[in-house]
Amino acid sequence: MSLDLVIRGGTVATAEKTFQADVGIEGDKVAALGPALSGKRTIDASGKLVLPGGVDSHCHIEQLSSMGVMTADDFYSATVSAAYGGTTTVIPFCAQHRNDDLRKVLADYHERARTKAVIDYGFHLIIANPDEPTLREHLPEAIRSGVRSFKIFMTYERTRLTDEQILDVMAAARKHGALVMVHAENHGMISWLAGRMVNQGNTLPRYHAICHTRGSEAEAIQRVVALAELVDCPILIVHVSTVEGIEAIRQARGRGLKVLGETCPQYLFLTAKDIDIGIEGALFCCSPPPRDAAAQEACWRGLKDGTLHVYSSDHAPYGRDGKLPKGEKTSFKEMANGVPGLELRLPLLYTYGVGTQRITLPEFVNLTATRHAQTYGLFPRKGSLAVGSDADIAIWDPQKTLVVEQTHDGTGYTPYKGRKLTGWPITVLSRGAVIVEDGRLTAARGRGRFIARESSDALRPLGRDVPEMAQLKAWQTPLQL
Ligand code: DUC
Ligand code: ZN
Ligand code: ZN
Repeated sequence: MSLDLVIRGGTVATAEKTFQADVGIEGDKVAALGPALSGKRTIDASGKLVLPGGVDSHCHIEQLSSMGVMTADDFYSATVSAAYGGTTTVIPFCAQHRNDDLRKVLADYHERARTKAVIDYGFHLIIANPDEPTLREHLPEAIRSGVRSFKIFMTYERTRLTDEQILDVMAAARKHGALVMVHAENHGMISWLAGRMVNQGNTLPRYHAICHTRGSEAEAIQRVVALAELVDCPILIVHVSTVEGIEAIRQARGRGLKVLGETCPQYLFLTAKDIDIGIEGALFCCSPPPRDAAAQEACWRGLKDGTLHVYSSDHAPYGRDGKLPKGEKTSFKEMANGVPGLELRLPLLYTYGVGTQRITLPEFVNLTATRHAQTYGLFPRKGSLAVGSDADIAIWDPQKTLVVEQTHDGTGYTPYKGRKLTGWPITVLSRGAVIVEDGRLTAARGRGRFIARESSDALRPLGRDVPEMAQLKAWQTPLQL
């Protein structure tokens, strides 16, 4: 077999195992795994790890926030930053706001990505306007086009849905085969507390962390689980941050429900103390906020035992303009929410997870790549290092140590500045092409492709009725979703 490229002498890791093998690439696919392969070109990977490129299934790119602030990253800067961090596929959010026509925002988002992305991408939707045309026509159309997941919000004045609207969206997802991702926080608790805090002149970022209480996350998760159970709709709770929230998911899973969870670097590596540094704490603010050491520990445990299914960045990049629009006078209610994390998601987990033996290398691959691809209908094309998969590969130097200075995204800062991280991707390939080599970007702007996603096991309903639905069926008057 004449291979175009051989990655020789490395240690390959998949979600199942670690083994010595050369990786042979033909065109844009992995064509062989085995000893002593030869090809037209060779990359020497001796002493290095050869891993599937990361799949980041939660990142905000070139997206307007509900407050009208544009992210500091467009598709070029975000995907360049991702590539430097060993991620080769992203699934950002195409956001519908209250008055938007979903078809228009989706067409516009395609156009933005097409000319800039340097790695492959899929889309999720954000649904903030589940009106008749959206639910009946535009959403099914989007799903058929390969956009098989959408996020809904239980908080934020301009994006939150009522329980009835959530049920409408879940029913549509179930009917047409899409996964519902949920931002689960109780809106009333947060806004009631925030209103009082601001009235009392307590406007510093640290009050943001107070207002987004642990209980607000736990209550919203329990409620949305009950809603999902009513219509038998699988859900994924994004950015889970609390001991109580993780416990709520564990209990739902214990009852056999399809409730998946996600956590992010900010809940493993930051705490509310990082926000409590005066006005600059805005740069560490996200929703939900980082908590404390006990919550960090619970997140690690959740990742280890599978209660938390995926580890994503929730890269929500805003520079100082978005974070501090009125400078020192900014109240925590005006700050754009979110922290950057696309580039450091993997190096952080490698250092603090694999490096400390909290997780194994296959678990690392699973949490950063394989599970994302499986859950969101990209597997085995993405998130896998196997014959027939896209040759999206990151070659890691497990010994390389760097102190974090600045990443390649557009925010101008990183919450992880000064961290000493050991284990970095040094060469990154996307569909067989080297896109980062020895710290240099070699990818052409716009080379990334949209990936229409397939249905996946995560989307399949359980086929299990709550007693009331069973009764309706017994009466031969089943609920039409
Ligand atoms: N939710 C996210 O998922 N990202 C940033 C802000 C938010 O509220
Ligand atoms: Zn969210
Ligand atoms: Zn997010």
